[in-house]
Amino acid sequence: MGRLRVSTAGESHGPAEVCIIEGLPAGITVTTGGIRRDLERRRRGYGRGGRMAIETDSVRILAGVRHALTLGTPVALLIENRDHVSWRPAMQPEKPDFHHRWHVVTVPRPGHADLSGMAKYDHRDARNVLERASARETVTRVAAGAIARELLGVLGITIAGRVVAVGGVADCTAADFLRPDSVNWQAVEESPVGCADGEAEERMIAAVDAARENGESLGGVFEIWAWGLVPGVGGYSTVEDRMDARLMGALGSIPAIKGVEVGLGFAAAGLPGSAVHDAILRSEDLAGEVRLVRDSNQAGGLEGGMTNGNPLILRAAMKPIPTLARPLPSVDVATMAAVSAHKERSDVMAVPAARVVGEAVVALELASAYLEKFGGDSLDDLKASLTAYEDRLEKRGLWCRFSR
Ligand code: EPS
Repeated sequence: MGRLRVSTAGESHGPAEVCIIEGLPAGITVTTGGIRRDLERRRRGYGRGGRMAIETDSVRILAGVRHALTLGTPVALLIENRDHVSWRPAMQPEKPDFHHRWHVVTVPRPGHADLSGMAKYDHRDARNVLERASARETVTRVAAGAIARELLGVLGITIAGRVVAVGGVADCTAADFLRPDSVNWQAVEESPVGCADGEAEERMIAAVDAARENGESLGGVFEIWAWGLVPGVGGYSTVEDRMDARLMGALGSIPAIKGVEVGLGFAAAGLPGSAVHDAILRSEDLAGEVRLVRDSNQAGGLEGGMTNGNPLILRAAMKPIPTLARPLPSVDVATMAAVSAHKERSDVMAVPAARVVGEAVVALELASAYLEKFGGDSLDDLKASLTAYEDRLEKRGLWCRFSR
């Protein structure tokens, strides 16, 4: 991450999750109500476990905001873990009294960080690993992402995510990558699985019910769109400039993500070049003004490490949740006896929540790249610099505001 730096801390059943966001300009509207919308969307979703009924995910703004506007100084956010009260003394930061007892986790769960984390830090209790490795951490990134989304909104950029597959059941509706309105985003928001295809939604829900019944878990695929972007954000000069790498890395940093695609993605590898690349076409309006257009967006809005002005289309594959009600074989590392893996309460499927996290990390990465390119310590400075750039692109016929 470049100009925006986000640091998070917190154990899943510890007192709270916290984050500090550095690099935001002054003048962005920030309210707890605005952040709450995305936190609520992350908390919901068919397939979540009992934990989400305990947490309210209320955010406290601790620093960097005055009278609902950022000050240009670091912003600090805190989200309490309400479940912490049930986890004292096992998770209290203070030394527990000698008579307190809790279960020490010595049987690592396959697919989780448990085993490698125990090896790395020489921990004897996998709880020292799994509490931080938990996807609970994503609550803070969604809160930070809500601020980045607000900033991008002022610049005319919209970010939306949808679930396109759960447990092998795929959304079969066609979407035009050049036209964000080809997706029914309202249906996505109203769907318990975040999917616009009603028929697929029913089968996804049935698949989650069957998985829960069988002590199983499911994964899936979500897609993130961002539109209203100008061309030329990111770069091709250095590894750090390349937006493909930055966005793939951002999505890959979400727990359980095992694959990321841009635009046509893996399908492009099996097609000839002429069927993959988006031709650059000439368009002349009635006044004789010539500008460049595309009639496809298989590149998913990125060419040569930069945005090209078309909608950004990213897809991420989430593996099934590794905590299983019917656990896989493992080994008790205290005794080296073969046993079944440790069981914890967990979600059965969390792809709808992961898509909200996906929106947040993409928003943070895009906001950072815009701030790097257009600079500014205040939102007005940033807007003025972006407007001058847009004017220049339009004058040369390379891009048009209307094409957003
Ligand atoms: C998680 C296990 C579950 C999830 C949790 C991630 O929590 P618990 O062990 O308390 O039941 O609900 O997700 C969240 C708490 C959250 O806020 O998303 C895991 O092991 O990663």
